[in-house]
Parts: sequence; C-alpha cells; structure tokens
Amino acid sequence: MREKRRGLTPLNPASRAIEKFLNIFAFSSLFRYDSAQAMNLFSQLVVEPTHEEIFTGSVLMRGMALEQDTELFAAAEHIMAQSPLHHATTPSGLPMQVMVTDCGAHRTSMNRWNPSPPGQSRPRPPMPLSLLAFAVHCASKAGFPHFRPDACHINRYQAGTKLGLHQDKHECDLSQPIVSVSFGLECVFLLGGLERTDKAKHILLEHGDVIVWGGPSRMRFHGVQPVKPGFHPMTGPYRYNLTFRKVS
Ligand SMILES: O=C(O)CCC(=O)C(=O)O
Repeated sequence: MREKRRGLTPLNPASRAIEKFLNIFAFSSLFRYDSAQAMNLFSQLVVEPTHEEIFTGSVLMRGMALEQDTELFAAAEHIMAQSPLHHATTPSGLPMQVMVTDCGAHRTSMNRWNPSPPGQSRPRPPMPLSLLAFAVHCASKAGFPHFRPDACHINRYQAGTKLGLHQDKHECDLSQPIVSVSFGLECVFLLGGLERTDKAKHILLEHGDVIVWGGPSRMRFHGVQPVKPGFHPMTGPYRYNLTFRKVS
C-alpha cells in the first residue's frame, strides 16, 4: 500500500525477503563503516583546514588550530597566568585598547608594544613546546619550512577593540614569517600592501584560523577592525591572537 502511494510497484513475498536481507546487510555494513570511520568522516567535513593564498607569501588556513584548540589555548592561558595581560602603548607612549603579553625571547630592537621603560622589561615565561611545534608546522604548511620562532606575542581584544594598520618591523630577522593564530570572537583582519595607503583585503578570522605572512608579504601593512560584541565558549567575550615571531 505504502509503495503504491509512493508510485512504486509492490514486491512479491520472495522479493520482499531478498530486499529485507539486502537492506539489513547494507545497513549493518554502513554501521560498521560508520563506527570505524566516524571521527575521520566527521572531522574531514568539519575540521579540514583550508589553504588559501591571499597574496604571494600570505596564506590563510581556516580551521588549522581547531583540532588542538583546547591544548593550544590552555598553553596561552598558562603564559597569561605567568605574565599578566597589560595595556599596550603606542611608540609615542599612548595607551592602546588592546591588552598584550609575551613569552619567549625579548625583541632586541625597539619594542613597539611593551610599555616598560628600557632596562625594566617584564620577565617573560618560556614559549610552551606545544605552541612552538604548532607554529613551526603552520609555517611549514604555508611554505616557510625553516621558521623557528623564539617569541609569541598575545593580543586580547574585547568588543570595540581594534588594531590600527601597521607593519611588523621590529623583529631582527625579517626573512622569517609571522604566524598568527586566532581564538574566540571573530574579527575582520585587514591585510594591505607595502604602503599604508594601499587598499587592504578584508579577511574574516574566526576561532582556530591561522594566517601566515612572510617573504614578499612580510612587510605588508595589517590591522584589525573593531571587534564586534559576542561570546565564545572557550574565550568568553574576547578575541585572542597569538603571533609567533623570530625576534632575536
Ligand atoms: O590580532 C591580529 O589578528 C593581528 C595582530 C597583529 O597584527 C600584531 O600583533 O602585530
């Protein structure tokens, strides 16, 4: 009756028995396949990172940190517990909205973000191995297999916080890329040209996204538009950004 309503030809009893057997077989083999592969099937659909070249030397890998986000963010929290966040200041000493902290080596040249007067810089915890290994892996995937960062800079943004267009030029070795990892609230990241006035691309960065810029892109101006209010289960009302650099 049901088959009729669906416009199918009704089966005789023998055919029904065969169909039932085939259905059970098909269902059970599907189940076996599912239970063996469930995680891989799921994670390939949901977690597989992208590889998008924005400019030569700038690569966006969406979702790259998702698989390890709990471990990586816990390592960042550990750094912040040892070296608390504080307001950054502009080179002219004005307080900035973004809160910052660092781990690993000190920049040997002028430090754009650190408000401490020269000679009184804050103690820095060492870079956790999990973060170091992840940054090296990301750089390698982006085409920079020789990247060996010795510092990680952490920015924390709350609703309304932005970061003006700037170049990262205070690291000693500009042949090494910057690896940037985002956690928590999304933001619009601006990636411009080698001149401040060059038109910037607007790139949505979400929790777990990684962007790497080096080589011909190393001196591109970049910044962050004001972060919109929101809540993320891992970071609450904040966006965190970790940049890995070779500074000494
Ligand atoms: O928060 C970001 O995504 C960018 C951070 C940045 O540009 C910096 O710390 O120099």
